[in-house]
This record gives sequence, C-alpha cells and structure tokens, in this order.
Amino acid sequence: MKYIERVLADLNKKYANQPEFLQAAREVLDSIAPAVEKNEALYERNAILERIVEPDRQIQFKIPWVDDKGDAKVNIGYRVQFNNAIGPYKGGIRLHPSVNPSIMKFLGFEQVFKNSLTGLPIGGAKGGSDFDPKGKSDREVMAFCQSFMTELYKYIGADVDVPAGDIGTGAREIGYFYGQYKRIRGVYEGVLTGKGLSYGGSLARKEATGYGLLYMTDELMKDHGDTLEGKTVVISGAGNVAIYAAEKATQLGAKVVTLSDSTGWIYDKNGIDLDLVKDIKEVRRARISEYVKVHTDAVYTEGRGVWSVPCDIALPCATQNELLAEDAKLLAANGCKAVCEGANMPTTLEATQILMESGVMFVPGKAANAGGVATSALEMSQNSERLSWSFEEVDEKLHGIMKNIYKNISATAKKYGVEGNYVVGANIAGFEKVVDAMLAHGVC
Ligand code: NDP
Ligand code: 2IT
Repeated sequence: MKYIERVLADLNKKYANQPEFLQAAREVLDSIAPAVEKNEALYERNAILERIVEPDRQIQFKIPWVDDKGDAKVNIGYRVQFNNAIGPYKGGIRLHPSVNPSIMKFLGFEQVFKNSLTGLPIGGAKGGSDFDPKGKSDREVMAFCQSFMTELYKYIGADVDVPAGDIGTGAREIGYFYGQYKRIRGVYEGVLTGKGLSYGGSLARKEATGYGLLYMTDELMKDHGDTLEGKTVVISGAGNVAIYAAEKATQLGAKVVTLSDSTGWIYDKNGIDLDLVKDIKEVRRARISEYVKVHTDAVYTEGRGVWSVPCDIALPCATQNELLAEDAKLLAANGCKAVCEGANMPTTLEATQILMESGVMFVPGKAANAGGVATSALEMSQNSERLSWSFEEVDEKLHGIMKNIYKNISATAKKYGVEGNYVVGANIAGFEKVVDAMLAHGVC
C-alpha cells in the first residue's frame, strides 16, 4: 500500500468518530500525493505524514460559570496545539454549541497549512468551547470567558500559543479573555490577537479576513482576464468574515445580493445595505431577518438557499460543509465563475469535485481566508516592537500577502502539472514549508 493510503487508512480506523477531521485530512493527503511521491522514502522514514496529522497536544478542560439567575453551568473547553514547526501555535477560538474534538482537530489541521501559506512564522492551533454566546448577557459572556482563560492561560503565551477570534468570538470576547490573562499572569504581552485598538490591537484586523478574501478573488479574476467590476456576488454568513467580504466586494465594483445566518437568508437585488447589516449584527446582535423590516423590497427566506441565486462569484463565509453537492450543481448550471472560501472547509469534498469538473474556479479556505491570521501575525509584530501601524500600512501588507499566496498556489499547481487546481497548489505549497522545518528539527 502506498504511504499516503496507509496513513489515511490508519486515520480512518483510529478516528472513525471524527468525520470533519477525516474530511480535512483526506483533502490534504489526497492532493499532496505528487509532492509526497517525489520524496516518499525520506518522508516515510521520518514518519512525516504520521507526525503531521497528529496534533502535538490536545487540551480539554471544564469551564464552570454562573448565569444571571445564579445557576452554575458547565461547558467544555479545548485547545488543540497542532504543529509549531515554523512558529508559535496560532489560531482562533470558536464558541458554538457544535464544537467538539473533531471540529477542533479539523480546524487546527487546516490552520497549519494556512499559516504556512501566509509566509509568516506561525504554527497551527485551534481552540474553543461548546458555549453558545447567543442570548447570553454581557455579564454571562464575561463570566464564561474569565473561567475559560483561568484554565487556558497555563498553555498560551506570546511566544508559545496566540489565540484569536473565530465563530462566536469577536472583540468583546477577546477583551474579556485578555483582561483575565493579564490579571492572572501579570504580564502585558501580545498573547491574543484581534484585540481592541486601545490595548494593542491592530488596525484592519477586523476587516482582514473578508478584505483578504476579496484581494484573493480579485487576483484570481485578473489572472483570468476578468475583474470584479459589475459582477454579482452571493455570500453566506453575516458575521465578521461575511460583512467585510461584502464591504470589499462592493468597493471593488461588484454587487453583493445575499447574506445569511443560521436561521435564514436575505436577497436584495439592489445590493446589500451594509450599514444596516452592521447595525443588526455588530451592534444589536440580532437576526438577519431584521433587514427586510427596513428594506421592504428585499426578501427574507427561512432556512438555507443562497446558492440558488444566479451569480458570477460565490463566497461561502459561514461554517463548514455549508455548500453541498446539489448547491455546486446549481451554481455551475447558473454560470458561476468562481467559488472562494471565506469560511473553513465550507465546501464538501463532493461539491468541490463537482465545481472543479464543471470549470468553476475554486480557491480553498486555507489560501482564500488566510488574510485574517496573516494580519494577526502583523498584530504580533506590532506588539513585539511596541508600535502601531496605520490602517493603510496594514491593509497594504495584507494585500501584498494575498497576492503572494495567489502567486504561490498558482505556480505550485503549474509546477505539478495541474494548472488552475488551487487545492493541490495550496496544500502542496503549505505542506512543503512545514515539512522542510520538521526535517530540519529532527524527529520531535
Ligand atoms: P461569526 O461568528 O462572526 O459569524 C458566523 C456567521 O456564520 C454567522 O452569520 C452565523 O449565523 C453563521 N453560522 C455559523 N455557524 C453556522 C451554522 N452551523 N449554520 C449556519 N450558519 C452558521 O464568525 P466569523 O465570520 O468569524 O467566521 C465565519 C467562518 O470564517 C468560520 O468558518 C471561521 O472559521 C472562518 N474564518 C474566520 C476568520 C476570522 O478572522 N474571524 C479567519 C478565517 C476563517 P448565526 O449568528 O445565526 O449563528
Ligand atoms: O480560521 C482562522 O484563520 C481564524 N479564525 C483566525 C485565526 C487567527 O489567529 O487570527
């Protein structure tokens, strides 16, 4: 049995109860085959694949906290420190009731390759909890965050592991995490990113994932003799990534006609009013259905459905496995030119295959949404030198990083004889840098 197949078979056996992790591992291992085959003996002797698919460590802990009624609650906390061959562990914290060890591991695994693609010195990690911030008061969120950090602080540090935001973790949660870390450790350091601007945050970090996604999409279109000007864009999600993706798409001349949340989706043929969405989501923390109370000619539909709207470009920006095989068929039939992933693994393996076979250009999340973590690394740099850069300076660096990622994944795909296959390009390019470092460090 070939090396990759053996490692995949072992993983399937060992982690049969971790479907998301197995999906992410399969996507990477299948597509790096040409790079592994070239060095099979060396990699196998050094157990490179066995070592890269296994997290360095997984921490799981209890998070007791007290709600507003005075009742005690318990959630489960996780931090998966996956690989620190090229830099300190780095990755977000997800707060969502669906969080479990499989989701933590898939996200940590993806992060290793994504962080490598940024070209910056950051290793891969992910953390989170099954806590649901929806409907909780500020005090309850603070109580949870303080309890979470009371355990997590033991395992992180500015040169060790630097968490950040993800689903359910925004500026408010990062603030409470930071306050508790500082209080326990007595150290003022860049231990988290996505911080508020008054205490070491970076300008443009809030916008970075969405903006970066559009810088990537723009490069892709230009490389294929096209632009974003006048294009119809459908976006799922209505959170941090979706909002700033919509903002940059609009700035680049496209028209964004959909957004969604977990209850339903909106279609506005005139283009989404982002000031209103920001008020609904960032200020009021309300449902996207509020939108049609103001824009009465827009349509709100319960459930899922954004991929049924004819578009030139589709940007899944909500969560994993939200773009299914039937959605891919519909997008292709409706003439969609490109799908670029703002979320992590939003497209199923089957849907990805359908899109690529139908000639829809596809850029995977580990390349397309890397602008967020890249700007987190820029926040770390600013913290280290105790300076703050201007919005323009950070944004310009982010733009350059996304252009470089596109160049890198495109050139790598070409080098391995699969021009335009950005899944292969991203996975091999991300993999090679990490493996180079792992080989240099010896078996550890
Ligand atoms: P937010 O919490 O800000 O927003 C998430 C959005 O997706 C919300 O509109 C939410 O709806 C929707 N959503 C979440 N889970 C589900 C679900 N199970 N079913 C349907 N809708 C859902 O998160 P982000 O915008 O930060 O993250 C979105 C995606 O982007 C995630 O995959 C994340 O891992 C990825 N990402 C984030 C980065 C960042 O910097 N924040 C960087 C790179 C990737 P509702 O409010 O109803 O739950
Ligand atoms: O998935 C991701 O890349 C993030 N949630 C951002 C991680 C980070 O450290 O900024």
